[in-house]
Amino acid sequence: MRLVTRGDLDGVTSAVLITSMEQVGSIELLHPQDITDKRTKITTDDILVNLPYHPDCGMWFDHHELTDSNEKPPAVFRGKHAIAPSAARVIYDYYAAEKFRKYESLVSETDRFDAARLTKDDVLDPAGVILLGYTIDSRSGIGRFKDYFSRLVEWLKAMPVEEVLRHPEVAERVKILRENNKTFLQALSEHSRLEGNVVVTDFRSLQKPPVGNRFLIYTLFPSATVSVRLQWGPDRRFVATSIGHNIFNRTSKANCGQICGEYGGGGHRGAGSCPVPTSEADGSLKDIIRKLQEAG
Ligand SMILES: [Mn+2]
Repeated sequence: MRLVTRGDLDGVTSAVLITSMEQVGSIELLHPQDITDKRTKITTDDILVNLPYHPDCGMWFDHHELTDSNEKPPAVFRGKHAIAPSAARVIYDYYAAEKFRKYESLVSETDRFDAARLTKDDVLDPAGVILLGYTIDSRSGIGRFKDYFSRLVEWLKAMPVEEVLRHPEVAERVKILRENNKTFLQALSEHSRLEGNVVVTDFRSLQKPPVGNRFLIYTLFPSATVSVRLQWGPDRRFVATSIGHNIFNRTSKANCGQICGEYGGGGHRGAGSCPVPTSEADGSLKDIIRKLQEAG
């Protein structure tokens, strides 16, 4: 069968588990929007993981809330859907296999990473599975994903995570991550301001916005409950706006995904993003910040 999943740590750990239980011939990495837009052909030969339900798939595992923009699964299907910290956890529970024992900590760390249940150390000085997770995070801006993804799956099945981290390809990514985060932290402190409970980072004055750990902002502004980051989209046609809850101070009542949905974007309660058209940016950004302030 073909395993179809997202190119992130949850996808990797899910693939480690699934390939231990099913005959998987190939892996395909997709974005959830590819399923929503029916851009990719899915067949009964496909095991869909960590992605919205597709009626043509052979098996389906997911841990996200069902949304109106995607097809609802029938009452009976092969696989499992549950609200859980990670898709890997849903798979772990579904098979309840004895041979999953050795992946117990891989799965529980994947839970923490995917649900952003992280400590300050996990952000400032990550180690183990959490560190590995950042090396396969598309937001880290490292790229070259597909082959790296498949290699991680093989390595995690063959050796402990500490040994995986020592592999030259992984170590190189870790080095880039650390350099990026240093530059990113500096840029964050130069381009962020606090507006009540909202920390606003405006990278629009930068030619090329820096990439780095999206949680670093909360180590700089611990009193903020929500963050907003602004940077130019392609050709400055829109302002790419991302908002998220402070993972160390989860008191905001704002539904980030819903707010972003009002501006043509989406997400979930804790984080979302939207492309605000440049001509409307001033008004829309003010509205977004006001909504976030009202939500505390
Ligand atoms: Mn996930």
